[in-house]
Amino acid sequence: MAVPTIEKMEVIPVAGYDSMLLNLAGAHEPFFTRNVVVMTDSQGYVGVGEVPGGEVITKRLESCIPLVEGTALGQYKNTVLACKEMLEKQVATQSAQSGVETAHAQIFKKVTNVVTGVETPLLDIMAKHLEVPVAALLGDGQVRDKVRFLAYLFYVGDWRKTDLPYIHDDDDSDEWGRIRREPALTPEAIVHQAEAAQERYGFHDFKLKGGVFEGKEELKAIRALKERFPEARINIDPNGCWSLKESLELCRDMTGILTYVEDPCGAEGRFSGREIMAEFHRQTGLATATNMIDTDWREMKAAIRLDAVTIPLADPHFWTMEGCVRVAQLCHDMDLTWGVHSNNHFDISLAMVANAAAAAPGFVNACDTHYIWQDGQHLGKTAPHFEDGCLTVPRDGVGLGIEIDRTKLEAAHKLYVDNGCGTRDDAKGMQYYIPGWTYDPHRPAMVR
Ligand code: GKR
Ligand code: MG
Repeated sequence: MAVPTIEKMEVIPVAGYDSMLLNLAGAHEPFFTRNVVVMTDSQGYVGVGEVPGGEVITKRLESCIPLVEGTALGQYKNTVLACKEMLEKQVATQSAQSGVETAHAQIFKKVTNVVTGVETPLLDIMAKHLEVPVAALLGDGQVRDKVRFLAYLFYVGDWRKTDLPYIHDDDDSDEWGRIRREPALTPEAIVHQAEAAQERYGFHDFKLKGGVFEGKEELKAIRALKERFPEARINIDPNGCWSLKESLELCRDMTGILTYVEDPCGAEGRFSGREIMAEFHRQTGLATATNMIDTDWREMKAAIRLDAVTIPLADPHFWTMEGCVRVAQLCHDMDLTWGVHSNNHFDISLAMVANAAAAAPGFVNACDTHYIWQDGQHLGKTAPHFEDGCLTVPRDGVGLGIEIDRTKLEAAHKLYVDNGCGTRDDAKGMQYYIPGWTYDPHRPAMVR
């Protein structure tokens, strides 16, 4: 039989509905966006991948098509390498942008997001030919089949105060379905979210997205969560907006309540984010997680030297699938523990994370996922199923475990086109709450 070659690579920008989730950068818009890549080989095998949305990534992915189509499947690593080299040259010639950028804007610029968009469908097709899960092709192979996820809790704004087309009343099947589009601005509302999410998905771990209210207010919600779920592992992530002084004041007596803290503080004056986080870690003894200051190998080297980060959140979208498992292996050998960062996503990204985590050796922190806010909008033929807070990657499964539903994919693309979607802009929704609101990396969104 002839060696399979990649005949077609399609890049499809898509959108899905979101709640008015609040964070340091403002309020999520009614639609989140992603780029889906579909590859088809000469034997009719189909592979998929999903990466962050926005036109820059769409265009970069499209520029990879000539380097992918016509290549032999067995050469997939060389294909990925060729795309990476071409993209790095492309980026080097683009002029640097100025101005204050949100953390996610910086992350979305990474070339690795695009490389992952090429790598993942190739791995998916390869795994389908070999009749193994993608996890079996990563690192030293599959090490677990149950992958633990956390309940990612958010303060939610009141969509009624806007004239934006936020989705609502879309799921009456249980309490989580009923409350996830509704305002949640108090510790009680956050605990209620946690209860409803646990009821539906079985989570044992909780993360609260901070950077919305004053730190001491947000820690009231954390204490309330711990009181309600004494056994739970709990984390807060204000995206680096507290000063070191404030972080120390807030977190010094949080041992036993917070299991780890994600990006409490960042660069200050003459000191880098890694130096400041190292001070925080030394002075509090608390484990530190990040998706902001340890996002590539060079940053990782500096973070390890300083002992700034104990939990690198190695999102496959900005580390690649292979790369994030390599981070997990390093964590395992170097007394760190691995975790995964997320952004709004469909089920393809969820399967990518589950497969990477299934190949991550040693202790793994519950993976972040925004999927609970998107649940019901899957692009595969079947919906992902959480049990006891976990997804299963069956050892006898094939590929990512996603069979793409072309009708759903087309509808998600239409949603993107019809609503003129593009790159994420959290400032817009926020301006309904606070006229003229602009992003400030050092001030929580609601504090102006
Ligand atoms: O979805 O608002 C959000 C998050 O703030 C996201 O943009 C972050 O990248 O979840 C992420 C994080 O852990 O910082
Ligand atoms: Mg984070």
